[in-house]
Order: sequence, then C-alpha cells, then structure tokens
Amino acid sequence: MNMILKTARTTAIGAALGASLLATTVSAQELRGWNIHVEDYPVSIGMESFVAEVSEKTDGRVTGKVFHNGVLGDQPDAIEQARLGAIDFGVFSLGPMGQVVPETNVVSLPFIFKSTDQMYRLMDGDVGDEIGKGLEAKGLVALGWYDAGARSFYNSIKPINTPEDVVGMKVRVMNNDLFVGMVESMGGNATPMAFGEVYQSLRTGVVDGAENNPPSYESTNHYEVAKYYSLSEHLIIPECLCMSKATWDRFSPEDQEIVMAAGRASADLQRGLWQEREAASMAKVEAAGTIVNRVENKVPFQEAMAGVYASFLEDNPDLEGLVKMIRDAD
Ligand code: BDP
Repeated sequence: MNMILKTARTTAIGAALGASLLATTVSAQELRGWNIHVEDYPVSIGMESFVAEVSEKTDGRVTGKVFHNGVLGDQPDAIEQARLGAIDFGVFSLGPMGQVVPETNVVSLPFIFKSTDQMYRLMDGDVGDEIGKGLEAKGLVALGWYDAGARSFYNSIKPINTPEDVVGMKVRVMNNDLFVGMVESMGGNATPMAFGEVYQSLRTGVVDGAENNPPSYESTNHYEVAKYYSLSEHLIIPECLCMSKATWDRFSPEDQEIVMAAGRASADLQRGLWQEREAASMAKVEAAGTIVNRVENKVPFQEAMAGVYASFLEDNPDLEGLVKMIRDAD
C-alpha cells in the first residue's frame, strides 16, 4: 500500500472512531467524584453505590467515576472545584466546609451533638435543611448526610485525660479557624494541615498529635506513629455527599429525583458500614499496640472550649438560632 493511501485510510478510521467517541461523551454524562479516602472505606463504598444506582436508574444516561485517595486534590481545593463545577460531586467533611459555608460551622462546635444518633436525627430534619440551604447558596447541593463518628485526640507522647495534658502539644487540625481556637483553648499549639501530610508530620515530629475518628486513625496508619488514642469524642462532624449545583442544574427534574434518591440511599448504606468499620478499626489498632484510654470526665474539656462558642457567636450572631436548635434538642 502506498504511503499516502495508508495515511488517508488511517485518518478516515481515526475520524470515524473520534466521531463515535464524541457521540458517547456527549450523550452519556460521566460525572467526576472526589473522595479523600482509601477504596474500602465506608465513604468510598457509599459513593460507588451512589454512582451505580444513578447509572442504573437513568439507563446509563448519567454515569460517573469516583477518584479515591484524594488524587483530585486536597479537601479545601476540592470544595472550591466542586463549587465551580470542575468536580461534579464528592463527600466532604463539614469541618473544612466551614471556611466557605458559615452555616456548616455549627456542627464543628465542640460537643454540640449529644450522640451520633442525635446527629442523624437532626441532620435528617430541620438542622440538615438549614445547612443544606447554606450549601446551596454557595453552589453545592446536599444529597445525603454521611456519618463520620466522633473525633478524638491521639499523639505520640502520652495519654490525654484532662485539658492540661494538651498544654504545649503540637496538634494537627483540619483547615478551619474554629479547630485552631479549640486546641488553643486548652493551651496546645494548633497546626492546620492537609490530611495527606499528617502521617509524615507525625513520624518526623513536625506535630505531636492530631484528632480523628477510629476509621481515619486506622486507615491512614496514623496509629503506627501516634500510639496514644484518648477517646475525648469532642467533635461529631457529619459529612455531605454534595453535588456541584452547576452539574445538578443540567439534569431534568426526573433525573434530579433519581440522583437525590440515590444520594439518600447511599447515606443509609454508609451509616451501617460506618458502625462496622468503627469496631473493626478499634480492634485493629488495639491489636497493633495502640494504648487507648477513655476520657472519663469530659466536663473540663467542655469548660475549656466554651470560649470557642462565645467568640463564634460574637462573629456570627445570625447563627445563634441554629446553634440553639441543636443545643435544645433531645
Ligand atoms: C476524616 C474525614 C475527612 C477529613 C479528615 C481530616 O472523613 O474528610 O479530611 O478526617 O482530618 O475523618 O482531614
């Protein structure tokens, strides 16, 4: 075959292939999902089930891919990208979300929920609706509230039983001024830092400790480099399966209904998996030599952190009603 003919034929095949590929990309909407966690984490399984259900119920009109392990960027960046529509959906902690959506900060106040059961009830009711409105005003649609248990302190130096034990300790926190204030209220030094940098920072002593729920403490291997885990349970912060409003607005009302229902269903699944994973993570870290202590008296921590509420309400007087709604609930 002469060279010119061959090239012409290859180009023709290429063009035909290109056209058919283009046709698929235009008709099917491949959504990009951001996830910070490893693939077998409850959040990750919830997100995969969300994508599978959406694809099935829309007969493949809407498909999606979840990018696990934070490969699409760390959380504060991903929140911005989702607001702009560069990422279509993700499961975000309402902790770092507070820097963008003030309403979400109320669930980052220490000891605000009495239990995770109470958190579920309130997030599935009026409190969740109010927070959802705040998210929507900033370009995000909440499809479901995921569980992230309760966060507790861990470090490489000693067990924490009282706020005084934190004096002088370098503690990593999520990106939100509230958490800096929380650690400083006990006399610790707070360092906001991306989740992916914490292991190395603990290992090299850049920080002495951090705080998180059992599944995150375990799945990141932080327990290998910070063996004292003190169950203070000072923060119960839910997470949202959120979709970019830019993406959401492209769907027909029928597809929006499918997406919303799939989001809710995935949250139910995730909450069940969460309970199992918490128990499994605790068993794993204890077997590996983590020294766990339960903080028997939480009152001194609540007293030390009371100032966090006072300054928050001073800066956000309009959120007093929402704070009260949670505090007064059974
Ligand atoms: C985990 C949350 C994740 C946060 C992480 C952190 O699920 O969204 O990024 O904590 O501490 O529990 O940064």
